[in-house]
Amino acid sequence: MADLNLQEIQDTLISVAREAGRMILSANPTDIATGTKLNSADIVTETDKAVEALVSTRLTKAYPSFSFIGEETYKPGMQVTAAPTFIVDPIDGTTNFVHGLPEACISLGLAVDRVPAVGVVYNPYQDKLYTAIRGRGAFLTLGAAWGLEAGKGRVSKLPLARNPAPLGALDTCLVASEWGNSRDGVNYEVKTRVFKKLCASKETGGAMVHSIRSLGSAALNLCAVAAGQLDVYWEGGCWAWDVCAGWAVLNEAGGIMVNGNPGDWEPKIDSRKYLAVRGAPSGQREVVEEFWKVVGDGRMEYES
Ligand code: LIP
Repeated sequence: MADLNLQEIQDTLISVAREAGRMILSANPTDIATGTKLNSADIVTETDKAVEALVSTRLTKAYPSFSFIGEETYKPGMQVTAAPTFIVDPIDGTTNFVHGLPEACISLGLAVDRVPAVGVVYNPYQDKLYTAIRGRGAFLTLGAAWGLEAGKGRVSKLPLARNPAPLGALDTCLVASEWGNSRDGVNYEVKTRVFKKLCASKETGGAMVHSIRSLGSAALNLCAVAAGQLDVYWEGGCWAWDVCAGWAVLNEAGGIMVNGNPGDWEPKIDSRKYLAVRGAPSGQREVVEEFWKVVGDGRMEYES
């Protein structure tokens, strides 16, 4: 990785993300062609495809030797190799986009040796730009939507808290997860069982978490964990393009990513089963082990 100019790559990704953000904002979800993939909850729009075409064109022109994996051009069997690979989701939060809920983003990641190295996550509705380069920190840039002078965004290092609090037990945590689009079979059973146990009272054997939130976007969930606004994010079934960029931001904000199934502290980027924990001076391992006990023996299984 030493011979890669990661700063230049990040600058390129930011430029592409902002251009794509303008495309997303200019689309009127009620006027665009919308289809489905796996089922009625797995939505894709012409804007998803148009944004990915823009991203692919810009990035393959700028970095022709890099590999590219995008949600809308992915073919089963495509593997993340050790080569520098752009792993991108043109609109992460498509369901929110279709419904006009302003919680969606473009997620542009670069993986090197199958590890997130650069992450750019941009929510154009809120003009929130999350960025990270491996070894150089993670940042949130707020733009004009926050009443800031155009072109003079406010940059904050992540996590936002100057001195993040230690992580306590799960009953002190705000947890993010998603229903995803697989709504039957063993994976749905595991998810609904875990959701119930996370929220149930201690007296009934539950973890009594503060609550569960679903932003509708893996990338935005990961960035909220990186910011320290969520403590934990757990999901099975999302893909490498959903998590690559947010994972880079999480790592650089002191967070950790382990497998959503118990026992694996170093999941592969295309594991499709993830558990993210915010940066903290202590308590990360304990929260992971407590969460894995909640998951128990039921295992989520997704083909990558
Ligand atoms: C979404 C993910 C989310 C998952 C949804 C969907 P999309 O990505 O970010 O974590 O629960 O099913 O896959 O489809 O909006 O790019």
